[in-house]
Formats: sequence, C-alpha cells, structure tokens
Amino acid sequence: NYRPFPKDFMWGASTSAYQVEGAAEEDGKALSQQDVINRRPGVADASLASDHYHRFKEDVALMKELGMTSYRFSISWSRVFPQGSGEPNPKGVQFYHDLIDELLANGITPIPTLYHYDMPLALVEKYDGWISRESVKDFAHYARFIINEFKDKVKYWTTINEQSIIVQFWTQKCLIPEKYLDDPQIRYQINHHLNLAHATACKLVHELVPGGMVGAAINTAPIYALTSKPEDALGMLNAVDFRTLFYLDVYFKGEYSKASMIYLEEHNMAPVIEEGDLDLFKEGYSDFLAFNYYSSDCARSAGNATERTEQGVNWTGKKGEIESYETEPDFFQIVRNPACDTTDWDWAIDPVGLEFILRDIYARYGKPLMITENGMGAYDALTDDKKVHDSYRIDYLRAHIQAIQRAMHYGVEVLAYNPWSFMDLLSTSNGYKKRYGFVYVDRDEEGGSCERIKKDSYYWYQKVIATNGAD
Ligand code: BGP
Repeated sequence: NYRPFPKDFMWGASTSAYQVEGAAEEDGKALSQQDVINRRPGVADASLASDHYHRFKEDVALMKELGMTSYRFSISWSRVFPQGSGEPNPKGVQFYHDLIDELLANGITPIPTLYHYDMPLALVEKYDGWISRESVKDFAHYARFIINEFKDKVKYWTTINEQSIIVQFWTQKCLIPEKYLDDPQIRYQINHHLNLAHATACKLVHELVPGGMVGAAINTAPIYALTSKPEDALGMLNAVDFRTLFYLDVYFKGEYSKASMIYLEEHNMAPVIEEGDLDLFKEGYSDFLAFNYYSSDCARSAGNATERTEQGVNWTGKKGEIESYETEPDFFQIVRNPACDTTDWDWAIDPVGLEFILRDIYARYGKPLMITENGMGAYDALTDDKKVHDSYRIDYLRAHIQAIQRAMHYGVEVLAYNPWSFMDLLSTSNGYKKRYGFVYVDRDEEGGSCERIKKDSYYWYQKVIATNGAD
C-alpha cells in the first residue's frame, strides 16, 4: 500500500541524437566523434540510425498516442555548430525548433540534454576534443546559443550525459588519439573539463531561463559489498566514492570528494585544476539530478592487486562474456553481483537497486531526482503478423516503476520517469541487435525500411501512463 504517484509526475521516454536521428551529414550537419567511433564492420552506424530526423512528426504522434508527458532527447552539437564553434547552422537550429514545437503542441514536456557523447569531429581534429581545455570555451558558446534560443520553450535542462561512463569507457565515448592511450590521467582531465562545461551550462540556465531548472544526467547505481568482511565493506565505500560521489559532490557541493582525489594524486592521475575552477563549480550549482539506471554492482577489497584493470564490455550478447572488472589497486575491486540475474549482455537486473539509489542520493543531497534512462536491452523478434511480444521488458519496467513508487512513498522527490528508449535505436555497443524501445524500428545492421511497429510493451506502458502508474 504505497502512496500513488503525484498527479504532475512526468511519464516519458528517452533517446539521444546520434542514436536516433540519422541524417549524419544532411542539411549542413557535420560528423561527430560518434559517427566515427560507431563505424565497425557488421554493426550499424549512425548514418541512418532510426531515421528520426525525417520522421520526427510520426514519432511525436506515437509519443502522444502512448500518453507521454515528457520526452528526454539530446541536441546534436555538430548539427547546430558543424565546426563546433562559429556561426550556427540555420537548418540544424530549425530542426530542434520543429521538434520542440511539435512536442509542446502535443502536451509533451521537452527535456533536452546538451551533450550525449557526440563531440563535433572538427574539435577532435582541432585540439583533441575534451582533452583540451579549449573544449570548455566552445561548449560554452554552443550552450549559450541553445539555451538562449530555446529559453521560452524549455524549462528542464540536462547538461552532460553519463560523465562517469565517459571516464570509465573513455575510448568508446571519446575519440582518443593514440598518443594518450597509455596515460591514465587523461580521463580525469577530460572529466575536469566536463565538470567545467556542466557548471557553465548550469550558470547559463540560471542566467537566461526564467524558472528554468538544470542538472546533469549521470549514470549511477548502488554498489553493494560482496561479503560481510569489513575489508570488503571498505572496498565498497571506496568504490562508491570513486564511481559516484566523485561526480555528485562536484554537482552539489562544488568540490571533488576527498578520498578519490587523494587516491588520484597518489597514483598520478589527478587533473590539472586552474585557479577559479572550484569557484565555478560552486556557482554552477544543480537544481536536480537526472540519472540513468540500468544495473547494480558489487565491490570488495582490492586485496594484493597491483595492476589497474578496466571494466570489460560484452560485445557479443552472450551471457557470461565479461571477464574483466575495474580494479583500482589499494582502493577497491568491482565484481559481478552473484545475487542478480542478468540480461544477455551481462547487465545485472536489480529493480530493488533503483529504490536503493533513489533513497541514497536523496538522503545525501536532498535535491529532486529525475530518471532519464532505465530499460532492458534484449533481442526482440518481429513475428510474421508484425508484433513484438516483449513480456520480459514489461516485467523489467514494471518492477522498476514499483521501486520508484516505494522510494517516493518514503519521501524521495522524483520528477519524471523516462525509460530508455522510446523507440529502438543504435545501441552504443551492439548496433540494432540489442533493442530497448517501446516502438520497434524495422531495420537490421545493414539498414531497412525503418517502419515503426508498436511492441506489447508500448500498449502496456500506455495503460501505466493512463492510470498514473497504477497498472
Ligand atoms: C547509456 C547511454 C545510452 C544508451 C544506454 C544503453 O549508458 O546513455 O546512450 O545507449 O546506455 O547502452 P547500450 O546501447 O550500450 O546498450
């Protein structure tokens, strides 16, 4: 008997620009680093994606029919500023006006993200992208233009998507020139620049948008101690500091968490911080935290490990492929959560973890929260009569919605639920083999018609929204 969702709770869904739009070089848009990173043999790339650029009206009509009251998407920097800076591209700007107008006309609150992994390629070529501090200046130019342009139409702004994931999987999320690959400090320098970019965008929203609210869209998850050994509990504490507080303390307290910074300094990985940077962090405060939640982790003591190891990625979609987990010697080691089942891509399925992280973050920072991504990547099959029976996705989402309701019952302020994804789109790791959408997009790794087909989960979510979460 948990309290019902509040009447103004926003029920939405989520996408990102390069993963849905296509038209990668159309109407003046230039390539972003994601167009290049995603060119892998046998895997779809971002050139067509889900053809949303040409079909956005049809897509918004489907959102309306679904009952969505919010839509979280991202703006492509290189569609608006093809060279990353200078003069805006009028056709690119017009696309986002048309999209946002269409959303508003259909009663859907737009929640744009300013940056979702897609740094303009021109800036990578010019100065190695986020590695250079110059990126912050160009991002500020882009952010000022967009926020000013849409200030009368957009209230909720999100800044950078998944900063912690950009750090963890830096070579997949950024195009890194080879000369930097052996330097583990670089990723923390990138992170510092992202923090400056985030704080700048927050300040701009406060300056330009009357009543505007702004926050980052981080990826976060609970990290449980693997065992009840005190050493493992300490490993867990370090992992939480390193993977979560290191980011959130900047957003909400304007400072880096001490333990992680000391660890980075001792291991020669600390970023160069210039005078005034920490003041900017404080001035660019966040009004809320948006976060993406998919799965949880466990941690233990790093034991005698002396080598850093990276978190592995499952590229094949066969359970049990991940062999390597993050180790920070002397600090912590991440391990698979043996208590949870996983998706075919080894992502632990843990709806309870969503209640845990909502309550944990709210208790620490006391700011409203918004879920900008949550969903189940799966192999979906289209039947001959054009149906997709994705009951596994319905089970996954239902359990997570119940977890949000429990967290809210215990006092956590949650503004919106925007599961990933509104429609099938280009997965960051697995092209179109791995799907998340409520709407099936008829294409494979080569391409296809991109016809939109409503899955079973679409009809189920329609009822969830119509009953304000009572389903
Ligand atoms: C998040 C990203 C999204 C998205 C999702 C699923 O980390 O913000 O862009 O793709 O994860 O990941 P994947 O596509 O690898 O399954």
